[in-house]
Amino acid sequence: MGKIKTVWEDCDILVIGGGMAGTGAAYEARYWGRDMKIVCAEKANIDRSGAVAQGLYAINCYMGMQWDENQPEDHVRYARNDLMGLVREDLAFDMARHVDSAVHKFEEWGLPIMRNEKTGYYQREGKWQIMIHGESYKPIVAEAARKSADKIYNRIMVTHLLMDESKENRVGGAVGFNCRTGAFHVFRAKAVIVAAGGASHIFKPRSVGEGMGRTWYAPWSSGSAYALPIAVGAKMTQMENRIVLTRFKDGYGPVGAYFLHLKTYTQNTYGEEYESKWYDHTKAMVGEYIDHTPTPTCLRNHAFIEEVKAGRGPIHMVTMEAFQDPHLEEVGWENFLGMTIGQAVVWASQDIDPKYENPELTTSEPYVMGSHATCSGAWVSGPEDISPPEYFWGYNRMLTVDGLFGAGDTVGGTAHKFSSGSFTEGRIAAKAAVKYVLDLGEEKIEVNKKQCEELKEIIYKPLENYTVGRNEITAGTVSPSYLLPIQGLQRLEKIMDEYVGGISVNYMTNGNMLKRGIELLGTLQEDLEHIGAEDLHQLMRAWELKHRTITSECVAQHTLFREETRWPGYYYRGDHMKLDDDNWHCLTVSRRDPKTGEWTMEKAPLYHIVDEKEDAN
Ligand code: SFD
Ligand code: AMP
Repeated sequence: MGKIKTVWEDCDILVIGGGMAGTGAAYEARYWGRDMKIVCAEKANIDRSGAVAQGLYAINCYMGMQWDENQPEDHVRYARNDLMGLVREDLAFDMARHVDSAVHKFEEWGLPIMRNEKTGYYQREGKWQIMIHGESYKPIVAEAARKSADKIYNRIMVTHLLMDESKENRVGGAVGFNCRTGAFHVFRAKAVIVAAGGASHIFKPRSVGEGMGRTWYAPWSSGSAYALPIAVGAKMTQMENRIVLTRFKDGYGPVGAYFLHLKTYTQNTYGEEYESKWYDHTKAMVGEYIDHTPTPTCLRNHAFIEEVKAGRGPIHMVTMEAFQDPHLEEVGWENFLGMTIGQAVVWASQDIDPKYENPELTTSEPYVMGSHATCSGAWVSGPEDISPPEYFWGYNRMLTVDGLFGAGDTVGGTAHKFSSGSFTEGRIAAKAAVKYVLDLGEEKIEVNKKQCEELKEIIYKPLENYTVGRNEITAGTVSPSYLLPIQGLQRLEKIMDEYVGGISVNYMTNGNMLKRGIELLGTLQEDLEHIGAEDLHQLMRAWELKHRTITSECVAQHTLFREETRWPGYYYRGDHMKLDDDNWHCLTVSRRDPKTGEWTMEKAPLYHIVDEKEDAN
């Protein structure tokens, strides 16, 4: 341990993760906190990190208020409808009222946004989505963050939050290690903004073996956004609301541009439309929610899953009609070349030309995130002008730990933020964090060396486990005394898949399965004390796995708590197969006791702040 160098950094605001939300936070923190010291710690390199690393072809959240296209209230109605009634409307409204200005910044900074030739407005893909030439989306927002922060630390995997020793339940910074040099990094900060993205590889993916790195959400999204706050006792919400995505088979190519812009549609293996066939069946489960427009994402999945279970798969996307138009054909391919190159490569390698053949779709394994058609994440305070008392405790986007803020996938309750809304939420959180630091005044945060030294021991232990245990075996990777990160990951994915509603059980679970899953996650946690890392890269993998595991526990606890099937098509509680508005028209909130590891669950009230009146499609 003595050989490992320690790098100390004291700052006012620490941003963990320089993805969409983190870059937004760094940018805005500088605007309000001109003289403050603002630091960002990023696991990869912010120029190409996070879910937008490959680029995007659309910005999925833009109101278009300048042209009176949509208003923030419309977006709240849309997100609420899509999430079967359950969103934090205060947070949703707050994001929606600010998102357009973030998009205008992107354009100013050089992001090419397509224009409609007739109107001059941004080219719409759908009601909420606008089309971009977005291969360089991430470097563009990263540049704004680089110019704003005092320092960006790339290649730092943040593993733990630090707590203030002078005041209960107040954050004091974070620690981690440099994945290249191995140095131990201590960031003491007055405020911390967690913007570390969502979680893939929680559930066993459809692509395994040689295809394992292919997932829809970024494979490096490792649940740190949840694990870091959970470990210090912050409350989480809607963690049961994992998302399943309809995607092109094997490459996980997104379908939005195809459905909305190319107007392609789906059919079963007999060339039949199938969604309407499942209407009565779905109505019996969820009641009038099936009559809403647009059909909620989970219910569209539900019809797909049922049709495949009935033996009429595979489901195809009918591309052969649209692709006869050379312009639409170009859009279809460019959409993937600019966002999910793997899908274009899969088609090429499997001799699929969507002009002459309708490609297969599939439903993905579940992901945990807070920015797509799903809203898992931290339980945060809302804005003071609109949040009811239960949703407001002083600073916008502050978690239930003082000085700890969140944005993007980190924050629960605000679905349909996507890239632009996540960046916007980063800005909102940073503005509040600056206010928090100003309000602290001369008050000092106390983080002593002992706390840091103890964490240092814990962080590097997997390297030691490996070095010691390696001598017990002469060849191979199976050791009696340590578990490798890949072995632990596959064990985690299997538990979550089989017991918590993954692909191999058609997203089905029940109370007893969840209880068993939670037991198995408990023994996995114990075994992770013996994880072995052969180098710094594997040390990062070890910590990613630990973060994924604690996130998974939270998902399982929430799924057990909510005794209904709220989102058929995302997951099913076989022992409670119906949506139950009488008992569950509420948000779920969890807290893990940092000392005992015990979870407590509660229901939080759901406030409808925006009225119902207009059609929200
Ligand atoms: O078509 C640590 N997304 C889409 N958004 C859109 O607006 N349009 C689209 O077209 C979108 N589509 C899409 C999208 C994502 C992906 C992967 C595909 C397609 C293939 C969603 C957005 O990308 C998403 O909403 C935002 O990126 C979320 O922002 P944020 O900031 O919450 O997460 P991030 O960008 O992944 O950044 C997280 C950062 O944290 C780092 N990190 N750093 C230090 N220590 C740790 N322990 C860390 N753990 C993580 C990460 O490296 C990263 O930089 S479509 O499908 O809908
Ligand atoms: P996706 O490509 O599936 O991630 O979706 C991109 C955007 O299009 C998101 O805002 C989705 O909610 C929306 N979307 C995708 N498919 C449909 C559909 N069939 N009907 C309405 N909206 C859709």
